[in-house]
Amino acid sequence: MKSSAISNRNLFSPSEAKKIELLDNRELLEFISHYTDLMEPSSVFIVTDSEDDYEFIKKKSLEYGEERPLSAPNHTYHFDNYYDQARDKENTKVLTPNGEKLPFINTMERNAGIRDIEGLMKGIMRGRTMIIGFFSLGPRDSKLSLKAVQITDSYYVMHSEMMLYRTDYQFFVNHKDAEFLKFVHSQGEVDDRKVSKNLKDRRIYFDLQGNRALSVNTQYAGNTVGLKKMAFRITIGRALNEGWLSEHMFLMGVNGKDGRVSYMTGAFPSACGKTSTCTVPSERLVGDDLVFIKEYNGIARAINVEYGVFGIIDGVNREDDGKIWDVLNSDNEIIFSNVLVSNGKPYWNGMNIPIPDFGENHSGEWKRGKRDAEGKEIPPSHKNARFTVKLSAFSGLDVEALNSKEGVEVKGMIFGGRDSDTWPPVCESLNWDHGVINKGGSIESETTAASLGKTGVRTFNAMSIMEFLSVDLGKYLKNYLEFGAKLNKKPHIFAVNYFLTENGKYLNDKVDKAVWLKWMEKRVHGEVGAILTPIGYIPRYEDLAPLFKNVLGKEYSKEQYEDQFKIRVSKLIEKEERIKEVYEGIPTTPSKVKEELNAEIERLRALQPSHGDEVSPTAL
Ligand code: SPV
Ligand code: MN
Repeated sequence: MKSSAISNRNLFSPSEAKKIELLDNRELLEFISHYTDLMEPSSVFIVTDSEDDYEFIKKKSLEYGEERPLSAPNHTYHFDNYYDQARDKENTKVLTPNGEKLPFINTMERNAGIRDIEGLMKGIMRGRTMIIGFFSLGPRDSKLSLKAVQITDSYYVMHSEMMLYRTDYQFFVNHKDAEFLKFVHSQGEVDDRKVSKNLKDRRIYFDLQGNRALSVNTQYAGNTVGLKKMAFRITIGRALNEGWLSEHMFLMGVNGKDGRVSYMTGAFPSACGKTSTCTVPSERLVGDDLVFIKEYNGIARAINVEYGVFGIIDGVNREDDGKIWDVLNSDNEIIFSNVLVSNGKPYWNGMNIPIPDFGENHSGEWKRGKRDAEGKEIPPSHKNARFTVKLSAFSGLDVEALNSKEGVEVKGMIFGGRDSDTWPPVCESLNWDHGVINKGGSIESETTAASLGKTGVRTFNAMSIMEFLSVDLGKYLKNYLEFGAKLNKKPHIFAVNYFLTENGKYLNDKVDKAVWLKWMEKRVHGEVGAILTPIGYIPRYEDLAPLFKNVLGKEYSKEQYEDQFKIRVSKLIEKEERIKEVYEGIPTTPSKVKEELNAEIERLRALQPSHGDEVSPTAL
């Protein structure tokens, strides 16, 4: 099919027609024709890999007011509608053929879903430009990567996407039969602040069968930037079918002895320390959110799918997150979203410098004490306010790993939740299956007072993937277990918990994670021993004390160690009973899951009569 076959040729100016001429990929041209016919834009802009196109997208985003400049060079800010500040769970649906139901997942019958969302998309781009971008999920020439095409009418969305991912128009020019994921987005009508207006018609639908995700009447990047959490739902499905792992994980290199670097992935629910772990100053950042892990010759190899960071800005300050702080105060290109802007400067909660009493934020003109329609006081910035930046802005970036075609060997996998009274700060699983089930598959995250009003409500969040899951959880776990069985060198699996408390106070400082990373790195290479407990291996005091000294220059007392690493027997049993109950409700759960959970509960119970309810690590 030649590009002359594309309908609506008149939408393409001569320069854009030239760009489309080079792409005679039937599936691609049909895809573009379908959505130009449906959404009726007044023109089309094709984003190639050129610097000019990049500058054009940036310029247009400012011209239309989707982004506005801050005083610092290269810094802009963007607002989403006050009620469009995060992923919209209610209106996010996985479209399934014949309306098949999946545990935990909001599903809808595929044809009905497509009719619904395409009905809302009819004519939605009238008077606007449709922007079409071509991307690579992962390094351009890596066999682990996938290709994708994004259609949107938001310059902010395309700009964000170009900061967060690698463009790859040239691949589509070179490969007429390129297979690709499809993303279609329209922000719908906007108000005079340029935020999406028709939130009641907000939809985020996933069509796994068609390798396609569609969203409309929203701007928040998690709902709109296709290659981020839209692609993720689709690649989770592909990974399951093809026997690899598509995960909600960071990728980092931990520096070890004699220049050794050990790569680790980490899965944490949102706001549980994921980005701040992979940006620990002493280590090497590769990526902070999404990885593909595939098996080659018995080894698990990972790539970071992304090229930038869309990070939570809330609570970022010089003391706790130095590396991120430096990025935010650099001249690198940054989009600040849903922060407070006052006198051309961005401000956010928890930045540990005084925040002005006036400005503009996600609610419009703001002054301290302002309340929203529900009577709730509006803080300076939204809890989910974000920064968007290219990875190249970070010091200590592992560029080689980021661009590696083969990916890097995964030595360790880290799972973390938000747990006030169960998991110790760090613990190594007994083996792969135990790690997949009792660590990754057992993550819980507690709600905090700030977000829901009710504290301590534990949300089950296996692999921190639950909000993105698009397949049956039982089958997903089965794939994980089978993936491990293929490996000759299995990554060590660890669980961490930064949120242990006693009498309402955290038992650890935020920076302590730097020590746990070093300990895990040593474990991977068998350089430190450990104490075997019913839940796995925990560190010995004599190994941690020198690490605290060397890494953080801190004294680490025996009392701190005891408080942090004591085995909280009945709390752990309660947790595992909760997890067991969840899996018992899923018919496809592999039998191994129940076995591993029961075995651990038994090990814990066996300890109680002789050791009591709180067991000191030194008693084991
Ligand atoms: C997360 O919340 O896990 C994010 C941001 O990475 S979002 O794009 O909303 O998923
Ligand atoms: Mn994420």
